[in-house]
Amino acid sequence: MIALIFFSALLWDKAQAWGFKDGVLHNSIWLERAAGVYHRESRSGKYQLTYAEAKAVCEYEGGHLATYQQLEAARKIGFHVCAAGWMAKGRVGYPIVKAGANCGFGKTGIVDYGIRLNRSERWDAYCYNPNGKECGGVFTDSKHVFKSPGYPNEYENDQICYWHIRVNYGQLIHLQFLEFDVEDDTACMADFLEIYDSYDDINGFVGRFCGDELPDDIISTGNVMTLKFLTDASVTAGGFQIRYTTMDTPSKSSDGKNTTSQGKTNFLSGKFGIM
Ligand SMILES: *[C@@H]1O[C@H](CO)[C@@H](O)[C@H](O)[C@H]1NC(C)=O
Ligand SMILES: *[C@@H]1O[C@H](CO)[C@@H](O)[C@H](O)[C@H]1NC(C)=O
Ligand SMILES: [Ca+2]
Repeated sequence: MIALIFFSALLWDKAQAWGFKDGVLHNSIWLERAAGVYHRESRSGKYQLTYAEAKAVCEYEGGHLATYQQLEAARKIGFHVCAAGWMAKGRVGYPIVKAGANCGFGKTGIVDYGIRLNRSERWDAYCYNPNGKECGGVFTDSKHVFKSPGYPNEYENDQICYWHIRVNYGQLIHLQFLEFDVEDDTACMADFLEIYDSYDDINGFVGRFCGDELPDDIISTGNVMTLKFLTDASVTAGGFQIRYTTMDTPSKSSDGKNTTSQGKTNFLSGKFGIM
């Protein structure tokens, strides 16, 4: 039964921006963050949120739409996003740090589209939440160790973190679990770490993990991966540390591992092996 529910959630790829579907939380995609400001894009892609939806996305996570001043404060410490999003009071704009021909009309500063009279227009969202746990991130370096929020302390309740890894085109990502302790339950419905062999949490599902057994290493099939960590309202645990390194495409490697069926293998070796 649980497996069936889970499967239907997987097939639910015409996703709305955020919310619960069959008991599984689907969130908009976390992108960049600075000074308490972060950019969110709808799960269904760029420029899909109305003003009301953008507001709801931020408030759902305990924050609110960023003001122009908050976005500017973040921009001053390097927050650069090439996508227009809703701000407080129905304003739309985006923060540009480096002038570029393709973004921001060659200027730096907040590119300001002003206060929109039509709140049904669809843009991304800029949220502000100074109390939000530093959680998730975008990594482009060739190796990195990342940890559950607060590690080595226990993670907290009600967390949603996304880590996006994007390495050079032509390289693969090798994930290695160094420590792993996430509230255990039979179907990993309470707290879990999900791994996707893609740059979102819709495509390329690899596995969902909980408990205190170290998952096997995972090797991507391309140069991007997404990890999603979700915790519910009670019971925490030690959390995790995960290292990734990059490797060349398998044709060059001689370790004998065939990664072409990686996704499937790990799906079966994950907690949903019972399927
Ligand atoms: C408001 O924007 C939406 C989405 O772009 C559009 O469909 C609608 O026609 C606009 N309404 C008005 C009154 O311009
Ligand atoms: C990997 O396995 C697939 C299917 O079993 C096979 O078609 C492919 O040639 C294998 N690749 C390598 C590099 O061994
Ligand atoms: Ca929990």
